[in-house]
Amino acid sequence: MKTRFARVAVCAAISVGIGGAAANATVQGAPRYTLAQATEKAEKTTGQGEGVVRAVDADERRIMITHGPVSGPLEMSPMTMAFRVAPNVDLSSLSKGMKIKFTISRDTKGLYVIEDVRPEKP
Ligand SMILES: [Cu+2]
Repeated sequence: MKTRFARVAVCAAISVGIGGAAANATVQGAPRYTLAQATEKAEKTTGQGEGVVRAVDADERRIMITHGPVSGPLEMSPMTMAFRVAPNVDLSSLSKGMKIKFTISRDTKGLYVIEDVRPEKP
């Protein structure tokens, strides 16, 4: 009787230990996720511009654009530059010499990314 009681007590202690560890993992994971989302929202600003496509690099997912002034929360002076292009943008619809309107953002590392491209209708 005595031995059996002892075993039950040990099992109960292990259960509590495992339950406690799982609860801790959940609590630790949740705030980290929320913080990452909040940081991204706070730092992701966008701007609108127009320009002409100078080159399309589908392999590197970059395009070179000569653009006018970019306005919005995110601003940029007119220039010719290369942009990284977001995964949702269809690069096959773009070609050299095409006039476009575009939306850019700056990611948390300070790099500019084209989020959206609309060919300008003639
Ligand atoms: Cu620029």
